[in-house]
Amino acid sequence: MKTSSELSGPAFDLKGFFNERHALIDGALDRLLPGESVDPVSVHTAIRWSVFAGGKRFRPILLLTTGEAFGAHPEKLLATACALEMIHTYSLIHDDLPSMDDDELRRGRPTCHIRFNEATAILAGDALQTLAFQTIAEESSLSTEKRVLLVSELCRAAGTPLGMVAGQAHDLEAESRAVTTGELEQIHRLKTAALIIAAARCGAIIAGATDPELEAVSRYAAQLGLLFQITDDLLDITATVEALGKTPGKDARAQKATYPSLYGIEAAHQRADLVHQEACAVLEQIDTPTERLRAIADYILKRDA
Ligand code: GRG
Repeated sequence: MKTSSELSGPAFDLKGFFNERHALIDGALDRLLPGESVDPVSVHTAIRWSVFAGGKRFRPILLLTTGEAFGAHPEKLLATACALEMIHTYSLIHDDLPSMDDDELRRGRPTCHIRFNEATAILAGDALQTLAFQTIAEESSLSTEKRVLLVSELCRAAGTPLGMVAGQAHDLEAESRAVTTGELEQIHRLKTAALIIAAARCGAIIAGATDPELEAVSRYAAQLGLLFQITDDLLDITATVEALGKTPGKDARAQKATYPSLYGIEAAHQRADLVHQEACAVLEQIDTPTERLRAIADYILKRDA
């Protein structure tokens, strides 16, 4: 049952909650990642350069929020949340490489290959990915069975044929030709939404959610992932380099298919509103306090970075 404060209580302070969880995640990442003085110094310095460059920590915060909604203590969720951020950061480092998106700015700083060099950036990404799975495999507060489930979940979401690597491959291949709205949605389902769905599911799995609950969480997070991508496309047009911490306008310059380029800006906003409503409608079907998950959907709809 939803609590009475869920139904009628004061508005939830999402910013305060985000800041608190952000600090918790950064503290844990600092403990989990090798120090800069550990050999090979170049790789560990590059890892920390990219991880602590000031990302929003959206995926690990979503994992914590979903897990807590189903009754798990943050301490039990933290290692997996950090693993997810490691995978996300590896994907950003590799996405920025000259052979992929060829970007010079990320999270308000020179990208990893610009600050160090290409080989170091590739190795930093590779190492972040293996550190992520090592972190989960060695998390002693979780049962062996749960650790295996979580590793499987993240491998599917980050890999191929139904995860982020597949989405990135489809995206690169689509750069040289016209893309339908259906294809665009499929690319983003894999490239962006898969990891966001995994974040919510991993939190729910750690908390011991039932299969129907997991299914509802997946539907909510699938809409959230789509919403995240639509707002990302819109921000590429409307936001400043200072707000984004990366170069805006790249999609248009690369003549990339995006929600605004295929639907138009106004229709992309309408699509975002609809997807947001669908995410919130799923939450109504979940019989546990979901106020914070709703606040996250509101934040993604209105975000300016
Ligand atoms: C290299 C296998 C591989 C995949 C790359 C992450 C990615 C896939 C591409 C980045 C391109 C992009 C803009 C994707 C859209 C959604 C996205 C991942 C945005 C960046 O995530 P944020 O906004 O970044 O959460 P911060 O820095 O806040 O963590």
